[in-house]
Amino acid sequence: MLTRRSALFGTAMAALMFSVPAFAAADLDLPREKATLVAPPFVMTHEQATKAGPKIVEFTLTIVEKPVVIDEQGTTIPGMTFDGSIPGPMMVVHEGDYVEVTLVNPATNSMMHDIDFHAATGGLGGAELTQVNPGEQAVLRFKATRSGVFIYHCAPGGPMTPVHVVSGMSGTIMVLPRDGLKDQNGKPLHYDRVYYIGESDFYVPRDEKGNFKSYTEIGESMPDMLDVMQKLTPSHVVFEGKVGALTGKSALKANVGETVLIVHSQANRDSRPHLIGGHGDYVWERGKFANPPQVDQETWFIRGGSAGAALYTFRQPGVYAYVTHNLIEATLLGATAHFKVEGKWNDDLM
Ligand SMILES: [Cu+2]
Repeated sequence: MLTRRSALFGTAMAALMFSVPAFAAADLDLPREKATLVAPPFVMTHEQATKAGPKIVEFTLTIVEKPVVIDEQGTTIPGMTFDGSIPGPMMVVHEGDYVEVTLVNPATNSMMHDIDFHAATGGLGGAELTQVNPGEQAVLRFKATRSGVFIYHCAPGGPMTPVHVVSGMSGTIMVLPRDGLKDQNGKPLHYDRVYYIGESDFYVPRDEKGNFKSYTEIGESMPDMLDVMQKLTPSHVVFEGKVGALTGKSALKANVGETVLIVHSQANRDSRPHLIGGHGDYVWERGKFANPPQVDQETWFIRGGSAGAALYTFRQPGVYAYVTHNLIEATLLGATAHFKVEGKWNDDLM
């Protein structure tokens, strides 16, 4: 279901132009809740399980086109983002809830955008229904019928779809089972913390000397960037939009004994997360919670165009690197995060 309001044409004209069924707030007699999104690696406040019935959860995603620095040398891309972060914020609902998203494309932007939800059922995941030019906004509502972590991304069509995705426009929605996560025997699982790690591949053109070129305008970078993209060899593979975004002072935190849910998304390319010195106690490699998790995992696989989830209880203090175990990508291209874990050392384990 959809409504659209256009700053360009005014509401009356928009109603004529887009003759979609009237969007009556009363058509679903369900409670409504406004979600407050937060920038990754953090995740909006949510309940891990609920006894309440389904509701309509309202989200607003604002598209922000802005220059984004993606490495420590200051290489700048003309970023396109949901809510200003790469990846976009993680949305959380429960299975059976209705997701109602207002997608805002401010008049200050220059491009048309939309959103394709892999969690949604219906043509193009809502992308066609949410096409918004600068100065427009659209409201899309879909029912979250399957549990799991799912990608959302911009999909304006043709080569613009990968251009927008590799410029930053993807994120994840987590649809939790109403009674929460469960192990392979159906026993409830809980987490003390949840982190959302969004992996991106960037394709930055180089100058005659081999140095990365910086751009602020997408129109300016696109022809060169398409050349790099066609070689399928990214210049950067990073977490949270930048080399080093989750290392050093920005390392993810946890304590010994805490259970951490790590959600990992990759909208465009395959990845192989590995926690150096730890494991995946429970891993939903394909990210879909109706399937039993695999236990005691070493390295798991995130297919391009999907998100996966891993649950791990830290047992030892220290700094744990979380990498894609293509070690070239982890060390030379940027795909490394750190978990800084505090607590008491266990001599028995090491
Ligand atoms: Cu877009």
